[in-house]
Amino acid sequence: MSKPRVFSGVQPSGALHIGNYLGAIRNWVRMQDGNECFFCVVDAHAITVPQDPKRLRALTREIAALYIACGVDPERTVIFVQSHVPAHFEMTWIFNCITPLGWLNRMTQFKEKAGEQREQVSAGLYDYPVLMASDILLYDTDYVPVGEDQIQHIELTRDIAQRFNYLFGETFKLPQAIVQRAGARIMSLDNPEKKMSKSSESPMGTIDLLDEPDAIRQKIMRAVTDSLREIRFDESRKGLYNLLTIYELLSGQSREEIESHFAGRGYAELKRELAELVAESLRPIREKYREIMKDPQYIEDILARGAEKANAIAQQTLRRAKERVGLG
Ligand code: ATP
Ligand code: LTN
Repeated sequence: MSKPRVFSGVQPSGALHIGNYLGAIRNWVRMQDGNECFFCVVDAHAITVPQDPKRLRALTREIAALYIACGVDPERTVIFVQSHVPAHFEMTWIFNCITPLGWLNRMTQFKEKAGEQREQVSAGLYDYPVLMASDILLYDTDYVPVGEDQIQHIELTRDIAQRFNYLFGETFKLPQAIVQRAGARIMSLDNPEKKMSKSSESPMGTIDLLDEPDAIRQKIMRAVTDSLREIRFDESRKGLYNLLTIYELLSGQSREEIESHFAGRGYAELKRELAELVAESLRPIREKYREIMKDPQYIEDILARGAEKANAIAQQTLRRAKERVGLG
C-alpha cells in the first residue's frame, strides 16, 4: 500500500513568520510520519505581484532552508521550487480553459489583495488559484495542510478536478484540506484585526522566524491589546487572544493551565514571558538555518533532487491530462 500524498507550499514573497510556522509548517513536519510529502516553494505564485528578481531568487533558497531548519526532512520529503517543474504552467493553461470566470470572481483572497486596484493588478493574481490547483492535482494529492485563509482555494481545486473528471473522464484525485484549528490564523501584533502576513508593510506586526531575541521582545512588548485586566482566552479580545494562542501553541500547555498561571497578573508579565518563550522556541530554528546557509550548495543539491522527483510525477499526470483533452 502506498502512503497518502501530502502537498503544500509557501510563496517566497517575504521572510517566514510565526504565523506561517504555527499555521502551516509545524503541521507539515508532523505529517511527514506516515505520508509521502511534497513541500514546494511557490515562486511562480510570488510573481503575481511585483518582485525584485534578485531578492526573489535569494528568498526562494532562504525559504527552502527554513523548511529544513523547521524540521522538514529532505531525506524523507520532496522539497522543490515550483518553477523548476514546468508541468505546473502547462497544467494551469488546461485548467484555465475549463474554469468558469464566475468561480474565480468569488475568491475572497483576490478581492482582498486586489482591493481598490482591481483594474491594475495582474491577470496572474486573478488566476492564482488555478495555478494552485495545478500544484495540488499534479501529484494526486490526498491532503493539503494549510492555514484557514486557503480553504476556499482548496475547495476550488476540488471543483476544478471534478469538472475535469466530468468532462474528460476520471483523471484527478480530489484532495482534502487539513487545517489545524489552533494557529490557523495568527493575527498581526500591531493590528489584531488583520492576519500576520509576509507582505505587510509594518515590521512591528510580524515576528519573523529569523528575528533576533531583542526584536522579538520589542515587537511583543508593543503588541496591541485592550485596556481590560483579566487574562483569559476570549476571542472577542483579539489582541490578547492572539498572544495567548501563540503562548498556548509554543508552550504546549492547556488553556486552563495558562489562565491560572496568569491569574492576577498583568499584560506586561504575559508579554515578557511570551517574548522569552518565542525567542527560545525560535532559537534552534535560527541556529539550524545559519548552519545550513554556510553551504549554499547544500540547498542547491536538495532542490535539484527535489525537482527531479517532482518532475517525474508531474510529467506523468500532465501527459495523462493532455491525452484526455486531445492535445498533442
Ligand atoms: P503573503 O502576505 O505574501 O500573502 P502569507 O504570510 O499570507 O504571505 P503565504 O505564503 O500566503 O503566507 O502562506 C503560507 C502558509 O502559511 C499557508 O498555508 C497559509 O495558510 C499560512 N499562513 C499565512 N499566514 C498565516 C497566519 N497569519 N496564521 C496562520 N497561518 C498562516
Ligand atoms: N496559496 C498558498 C500557497 C500555495 C499552496 C499551493 C498551498 C501555492 N500552491 C498548493 C498549498 C498547496 C498560500 O498559502 N498562500
